[in-house]
Amino acid sequence: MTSFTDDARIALDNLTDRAAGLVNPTIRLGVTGLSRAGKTVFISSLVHNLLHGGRLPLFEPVQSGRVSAVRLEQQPDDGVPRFQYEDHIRALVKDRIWPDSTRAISELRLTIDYQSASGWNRLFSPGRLSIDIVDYPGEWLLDLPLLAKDFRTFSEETIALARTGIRNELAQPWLELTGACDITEPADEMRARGLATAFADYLKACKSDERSLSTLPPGRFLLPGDLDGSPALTFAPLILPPQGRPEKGSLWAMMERRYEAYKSVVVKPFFREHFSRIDRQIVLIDALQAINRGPEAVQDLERALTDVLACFRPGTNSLLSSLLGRRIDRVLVAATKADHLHHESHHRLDALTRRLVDRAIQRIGMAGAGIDVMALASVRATREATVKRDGLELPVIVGTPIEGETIAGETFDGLKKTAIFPGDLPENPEALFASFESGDRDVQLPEVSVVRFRPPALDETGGGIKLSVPHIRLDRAMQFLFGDRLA
Ligand SMILES: Nc1nc2c(ncn2[C@@H]2O[C@H](COP(=O)(O)OP(=O)(O)OP(=O)(O)O)[C@@H](O)[C@H]2O)c(=O)[nH]1
Ligand SMILES: [Mg+2]
Repeated sequence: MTSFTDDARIALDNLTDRAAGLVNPTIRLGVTGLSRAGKTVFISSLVHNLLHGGRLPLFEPVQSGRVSAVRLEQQPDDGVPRFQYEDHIRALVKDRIWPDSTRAISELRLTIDYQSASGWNRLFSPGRLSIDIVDYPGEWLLDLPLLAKDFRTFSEETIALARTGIRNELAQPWLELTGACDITEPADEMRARGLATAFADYLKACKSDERSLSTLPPGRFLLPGDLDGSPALTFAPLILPPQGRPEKGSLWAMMERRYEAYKSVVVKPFFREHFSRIDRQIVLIDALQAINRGPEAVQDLERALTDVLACFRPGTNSLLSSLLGRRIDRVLVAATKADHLHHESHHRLDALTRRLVDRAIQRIGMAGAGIDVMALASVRATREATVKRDGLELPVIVGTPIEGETIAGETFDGLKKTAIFPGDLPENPEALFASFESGDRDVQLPEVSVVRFRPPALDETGGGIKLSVPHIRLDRAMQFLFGDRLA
């Protein structure tokens, strides 16, 4: 999967990390999810709640009063952009707008001073733990499996999938173009660009809001960053003959070389410098969005989740796993934005997410140990209430829709509050999945509210100090992700 020198470097980096960790205990917490899943909001709220003494009853170290100080410190990696916590929190708390999309990797170090719970450890100086939070796009994770695939396999799999379901329609222009091209013709830059653009357009169409299909590799085709236009990003899968090797100088040879370049320029450095150093991981998914978009989006999310979790499975490749070891020992899959539902439905969102994860775990033959699942809201933008209608008490959620949001013909100005009936998920997720499997494309999915609310106005204490950001179960996530390291 990686070359020997890569492996040696990873081993060395890991050793250096561990040696540094002996002096100052540190864990690296990876936060990932496909774009718009809620990574930036999750990290901002987690840090804000720790810094400002948020309500965290399920986070034991804070609940039992053992945390004495929390502060932000300089991050260890000078080459990685800092997670701009202050900007994001200003947007959320002061301006009450959602932070901008981030689209690349960033890092933030949070240091916690605490009293150990065990008398024995208390004998040695007070405890200190640094948490290096690393925010990176889930699309980059989906690229990792490419390391084990040659150009032929990549082409075959990508084209086969592009011919299924709704993708077939979206992929038509690209499939026609690639079907008509002669892969033995001499390599030509314009031809390569035409194919790459058509292929990228197909991937973008899948990702668009109405479709919400989870992205497929190569991830950088959607988030090119500073590699935009480089040869490593100017390739596309090809329809290949069942056997044979490309002729030197042919279009086929060129595309194959560029695919390999993509792996060595984009995928390997990410693996080596970031992924291989993570200790704990949270994967955020927007399950409600997928449910809203229909069965294909849900199945697609399941496929993406399977690929993502496969990255965390130890033991697929002996060399790799011996280096990576048990390094990532806890993975949390969290369905975000639970504040779109009434609390009675939270456990249903839990169950549905668990079901998605269980199937993924089963498919890749991975032990479920070290994996947890929950529904949460990093920022709770709504509160619950009941309204009377026809003598019945009905649960509603109340919030301020963002400016320009239209509900039942009324366009909101970003100031007015409104109550809406939240979505309702089925008690038993099995029914939902059974209807997917029947192959029936017209199955009725539960109605879930899609209203976008503004972040909440925070309560103030007497002294005019704003309290911390309200959330749902963020404390439970913290407990799972690093509570044990503060024991
Ligand atoms: N109501 C509610 N909305 C949320 C919550 N978390 C995220 N959102 C919404 O989801 C959007 C995306 O959240 P981000 O945190 O920016 O997502 P991201 O994963 O960092 O996205 P990229 O940076 O584009 O990859 C936000 O603009 C909010 O509209 C939440 O806890 N509650
Ligand atoms: Mg972000």
